[in-house]
Amino acid sequence: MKKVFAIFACLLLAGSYSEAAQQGKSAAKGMSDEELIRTAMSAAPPHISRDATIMAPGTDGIRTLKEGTNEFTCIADLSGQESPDPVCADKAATAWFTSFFNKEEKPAATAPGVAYMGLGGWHWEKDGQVVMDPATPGAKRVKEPPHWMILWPFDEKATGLPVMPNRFGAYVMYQGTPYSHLMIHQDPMKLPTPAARK
Ligand SMILES: [Cu+2]
Repeated sequence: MKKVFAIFACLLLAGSYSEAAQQGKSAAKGMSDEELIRTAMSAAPPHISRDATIMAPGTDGIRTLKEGTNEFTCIADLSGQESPDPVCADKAATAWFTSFFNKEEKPAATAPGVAYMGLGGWHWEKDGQVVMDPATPGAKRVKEPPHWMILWPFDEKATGLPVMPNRFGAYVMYQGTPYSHLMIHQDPMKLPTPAARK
């Protein structure tokens, strides 16, 4: 049963990026490499994004635009919408997103990852639930505010956390799937630099 569910989740994921991009509304699709790099870097404050590896999704997985020198990778766009939703991810989170873009049935990450989305992002809802596939009939698009994430399969029952955005400011997204993770509605641009931390 677990296996069947994992395959189902995988099929859902397969629809996500390529479909949005094929509909022609992807802002990232028409961007030059330079614009993609600038967009990717806007997901996190400069002390994180400045020396990060830069990647961009295509219809066929994900490609590298610039090699970085720190632990972070910034990806220019996640959802393929008219305004891009870039992310800056640490090592474990990059493994998670790589699995996501390569449509693997579950993330390859072996430790919790941290990722920043300073421009916010998008999700899709149907019948009071966040759904993974934007092409789900009847699903409606909802804007996410600037946030950061802990990418690890958190569970509603085990943690007591909600599974929908709410006033508390945190929730488990994609509850019940291998891609479940913790969403935290705090603006990454307010992150203090290491020098300012006391
Ligand atoms: Cu999320």
